[in-house]
Amino acid sequence: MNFLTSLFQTFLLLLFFMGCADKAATTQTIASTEHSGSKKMNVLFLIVDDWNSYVTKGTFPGIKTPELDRFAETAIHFQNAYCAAPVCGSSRAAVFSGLYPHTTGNYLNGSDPWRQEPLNTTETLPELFKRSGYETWGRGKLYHAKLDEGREEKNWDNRPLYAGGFGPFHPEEDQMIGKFWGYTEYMGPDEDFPDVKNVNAAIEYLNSDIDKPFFMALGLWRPHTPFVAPKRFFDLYEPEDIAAPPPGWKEGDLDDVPAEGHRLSKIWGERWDQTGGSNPSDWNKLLHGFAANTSFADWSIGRVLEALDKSEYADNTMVIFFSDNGYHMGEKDHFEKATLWEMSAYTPIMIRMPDRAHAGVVTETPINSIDFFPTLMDYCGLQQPDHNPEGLSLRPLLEDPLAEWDRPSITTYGVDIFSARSPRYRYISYPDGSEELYDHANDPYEWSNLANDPKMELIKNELKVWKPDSFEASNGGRDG
Ligand SMILES: [Ca+2]
Ligand SMILES: [Ca+2]
Repeated sequence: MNFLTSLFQTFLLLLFFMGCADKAATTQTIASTEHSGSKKMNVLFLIVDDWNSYVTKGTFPGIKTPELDRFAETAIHFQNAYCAAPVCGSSRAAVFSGLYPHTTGNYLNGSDPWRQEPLNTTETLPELFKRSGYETWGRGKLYHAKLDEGREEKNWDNRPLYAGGFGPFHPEEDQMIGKFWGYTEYMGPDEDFPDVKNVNAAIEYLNSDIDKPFFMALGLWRPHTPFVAPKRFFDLYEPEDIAAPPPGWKEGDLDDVPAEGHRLSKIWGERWDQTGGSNPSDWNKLLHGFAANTSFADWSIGRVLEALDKSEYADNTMVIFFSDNGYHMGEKDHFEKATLWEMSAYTPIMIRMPDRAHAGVVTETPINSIDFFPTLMDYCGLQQPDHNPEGLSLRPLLEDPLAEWDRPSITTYGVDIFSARSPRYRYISYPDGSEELYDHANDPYEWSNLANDPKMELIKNELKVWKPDSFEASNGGRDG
C-alpha cells in the first residue's frame, strides 16, 4: 500500500468512525459498571436457527415472544448484529472457529468444513474452554456439520451428545413443497421435538452441582422449517394478525438489484413462485407457521432461562443469545436466507452480563457473531489458541454500549460476494463489480438501491475499504 492510499484510507476510516459515534444511539442512559470478584464466569450460549428481524426489532408486532422480551430487559440488545455468513453451517463455523469465511473458504452449506483444512486443525471455542479449565456442555444444533471421528467427544464433556434434528416433518397432506415446506399444527407430545428433549437436559444440567466453571451451548432447531410446532403455538394467532404481505415486501423491489442479487433470490425460487406472491393463501399460512415456530422457540428459551435464574449459577453466568442467520419471509421475492440483504445477514444478539450491567439497553452499533470468540477469550481468561481469532472483543461495548466502534459488520457469501453494514448503511458488492447501497435511516427494508447515485460515492468508499484484500477459494458446498 503506498502512502497516499494509506492516507486516503485513514481519512475514510476517520469519517466512518465519526459516523459511528454519531449514530450509535442507545435508548437508555448508560451508567458505568465495574465487574468485581475473581470467580470465573460461566457462559450460556443460546443459539436459535433462522430468526427473523421483525421479531426482535418489533416491526411485525403480531409475533409473540414474551420470554425473549423479558430476557431483553435484563440484557444488552444489539439491534444491528450480523452473521459472518448467511447460512447455518458457515455462520456456525465462523462462530466456533473465530475465523471468517474469506479466511477458511467455508462460504456455503454442505461443504463438510470441519473435516477440511484449515478447520480440521483449528481449535474450536469449546475445545479452548476445556483446555482453559472449563467444563463444556453441548446439545442440539451446534455445528450443523460433521466433525472428524472422536472430535465431538473432545469438544463436549456431557454424555450423551444428543443432537436431534429438524423433525417432526410435515406429513404428506400438509406439504406445500417437500417435507420441509408446509404448515402443520402438531397434536403429538412435546417430547417428539428434539428441542424439548435438549431443553429438558439443559434444565437437568443447570440443576446439578457443577464443580468447575462451565461453557454451555444449547442449539435449538426452531424456528427453522419445517413449520411444525405444537398446536397451542398456532393457536396464539388469529390468521389476520399475521397476514401477507409482510411489512418489508414491495412489489418490483428487485428491479434495481444487480443480476447476482437476482441469482441469490432465486436459490429456492420454486418456494416463491409456488407459495409466495402467486399464492397469498399459502403465503399467509407460511407466515403463521413461522410465527408459531418462533413462539415455540421462545417458550424453549424461557424454560432454559428460568432454570438458570433459579439455579446457583444465576449471578455468575454470562448469557449470549443469537441466531446463526436471519430470514426472509417473502421480501425481495425470496424465502429463507442465503442473500446479503438485511433480512438474511441479520442475527439478534442479546448479551446478559452476570451483574446485569446496562440491562435493557438497545444499541445500534453494528457487531458480528464472529466477535464472540475473542470476547469470551477476554472475559473468561482463556488460553491463546494456535490460530489468531478474527473479530474483536466486545468488552468495550459491554462495559459502555455508547463506546465508539470504528468497524462495520462484514458478511460474505462466496468469493468477492461481500457486504458491510455500518450503523446507517448497507453496502454490497458482487464479483462482476455491481453494487448495492441502502440507507437504513430512511429505508429499513432496503427498497432503494442508491449505489449509482454520485452523491453516495463517499459513503460507498467508506464501506468498500473493509472488503478483504483476498478471499480464500471456496471449499465447496451448495448454494442455499
Ligand atoms: Ca440457520
Ligand atoms: Ca429495490
